[in-house]
Amino acid sequence: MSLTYNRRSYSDEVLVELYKEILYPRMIEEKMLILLRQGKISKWFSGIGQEAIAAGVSYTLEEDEYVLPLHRNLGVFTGRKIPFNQLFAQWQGKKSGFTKGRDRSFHFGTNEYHIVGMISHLGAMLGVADGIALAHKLKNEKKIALVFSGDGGASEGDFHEAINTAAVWDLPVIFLIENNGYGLSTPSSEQFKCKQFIDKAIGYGIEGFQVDGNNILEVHDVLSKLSKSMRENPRPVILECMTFRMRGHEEASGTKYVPQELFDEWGKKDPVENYEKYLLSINLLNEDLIKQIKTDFKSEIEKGLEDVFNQEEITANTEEEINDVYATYNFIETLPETENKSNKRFIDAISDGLKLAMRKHDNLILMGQDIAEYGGAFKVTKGFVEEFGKARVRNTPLCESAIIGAAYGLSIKNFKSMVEMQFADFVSCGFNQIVNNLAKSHYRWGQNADVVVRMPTGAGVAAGPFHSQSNEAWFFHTPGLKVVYPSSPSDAKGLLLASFEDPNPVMFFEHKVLYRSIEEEVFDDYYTIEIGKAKTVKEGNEVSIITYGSGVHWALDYCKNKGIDADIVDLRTLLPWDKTAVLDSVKKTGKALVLHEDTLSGGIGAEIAAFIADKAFKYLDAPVKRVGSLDTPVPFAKNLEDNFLAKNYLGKELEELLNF
Ligand SMILES: Cc1ncc(C[n+]2csc(CCOP(=O)(O)OP(=O)(O)O)c2C)c(N)n1
Repeated sequence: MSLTYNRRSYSDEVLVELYKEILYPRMIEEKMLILLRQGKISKWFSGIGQEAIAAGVSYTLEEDEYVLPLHRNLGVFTGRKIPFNQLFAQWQGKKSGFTKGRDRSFHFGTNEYHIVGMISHLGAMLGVADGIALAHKLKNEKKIALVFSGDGGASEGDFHEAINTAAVWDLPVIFLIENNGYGLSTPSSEQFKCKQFIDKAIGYGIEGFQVDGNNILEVHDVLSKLSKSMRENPRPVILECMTFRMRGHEEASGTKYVPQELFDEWGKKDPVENYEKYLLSINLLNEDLIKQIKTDFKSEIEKGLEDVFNQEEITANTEEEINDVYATYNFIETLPETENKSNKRFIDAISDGLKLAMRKHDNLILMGQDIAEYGGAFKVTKGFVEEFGKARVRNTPLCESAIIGAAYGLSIKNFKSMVEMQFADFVSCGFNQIVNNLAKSHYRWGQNADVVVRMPTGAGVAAGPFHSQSNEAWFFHTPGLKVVYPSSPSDAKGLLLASFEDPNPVMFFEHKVLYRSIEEEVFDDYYTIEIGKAKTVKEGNEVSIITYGSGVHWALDYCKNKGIDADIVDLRTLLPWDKTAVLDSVKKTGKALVLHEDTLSGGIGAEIAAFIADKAFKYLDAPVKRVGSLDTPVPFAKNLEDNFLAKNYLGKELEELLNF
């Protein structure tokens, strides 16, 4: 025996149970390696040698405490008692798996077992754990969340953002680092410079603990002490588990880059063999008992395999595939209770809508930089802290990714949330969370992301390339998101309130130039406007102008000045966009121009123009025109910016179309 076990006050029963907890995943894995060689499964990420960590986690945490494991943590899943056939069905892409064949291996979540599985992007689940822990804290549930990271994954920016946020907000998260010496093939010496990860805890102002990750009793002991204490006194900790990966990153990638001495050294510390020997030495196990336990597990594994191999291969049902992209939601329009109206600027309407949403949904949490006492960069949330308190109106550290991840975590715990980007431009720093976590979650495992990301967007304020971008096309291309982009105060309020009712992730664009430049009479009461429905803002017969945001105002002004009889369609929602409204208009006028502030190439106009050409060709009297801004970054100096903007090109293109 190379490991030393301290049995403390563990009962005989617990000691034997822990043996089963590490043995079962080992046996499953050994079987998978055989199946892989037989060509019966396609890929395997092995956790052999690391079982004590995952098994220790599942055994120690309470059943309803969320664990966010990675690709080598089979023991988390078996420890939570997920039937093997269900796991194997998931790995084999069968319909009865957790993702209906849509995602592979351990990439799934299950609320029944309180596991949120990884996406491929390492680091992406760390912020999600923050959100789950925040929900525990807000509800005073005295629960913790535990999220895994590899030593390689700890180099991702998400690692820093998530731990820093958890530290500042005192969130009960165990950040468990499995330090197994390698990334894919990259050794620790080329991955990080610090001696050990617990040293990083000092920098975050939190505690760090290191444990022999191969010793199940040490892992269990430290986890149980920590979890007990963190439930009472919520705070994050770093738990570094020292271990070693005994096989390749995945089976096909080999282990040539690992020196044999390391295998020899760590082979002696095998977590299963050592523990078995220990239990034999204290007479809690004997050869007969071991045989019995193994026979039981073997038969469970064989039964599961047979069941799944007998299940039919999945067949595609396109309707079901499309339907599962979004969480089902039946919009029911709410009309204002009274006729009371008041003059509101665009920004006032947004602020009013947000306030009414906070009053209606007491599970709605607002997060953003400087949004609390300061009221946000544009003052949308001014006065909110006084009414709703700091728990619900949260200043965040400067970290878009962790906060959007946390928003997703909140939604797993049935909260709604809003994340304010200080400027839409900064969403690039949270892009991964939006397009890979929020957008794909419902399709992958049926978990909706009830999150609204508010995005002050657009140019015309002489703010240069990084405070002026139109980036709606980035999200328009991502199945699973909704993209809303109002152009008037009334629409802004009604659409914002509808966005908070919708359980799906909504990217809500607010044009900065419109904030304080337009105003109108807006209903004072709560009301909603259906997402996905365009509005004809001016009826006409000569030409259809399909546009949104500031384009609506450019088109209205131009047509008014020149007396053009245009039908102007304000899309209001870009994803899903209102194809019927567009077709109806084009069929009426026979000419179409799509206008947007975003740069021309690859802009939303390209999609709409292609759609019109395809579906309404026979109604057209001229080719479909697109007008967008110049294909350059947004320049700073006013003359350059004016020259950049699509507004500058609208007249010429429109006249050309009218004269065609
Ligand atoms: C963001 C991101 N970049 C690259 C990869 C490809 N990749 C998959 S696993 C891996 C190494 C992971 O090493 P570590 O985090 O130490 O975990 P281990 O596999 O050792 O458990 C890499 C580079 C990825 N999955 N995600």
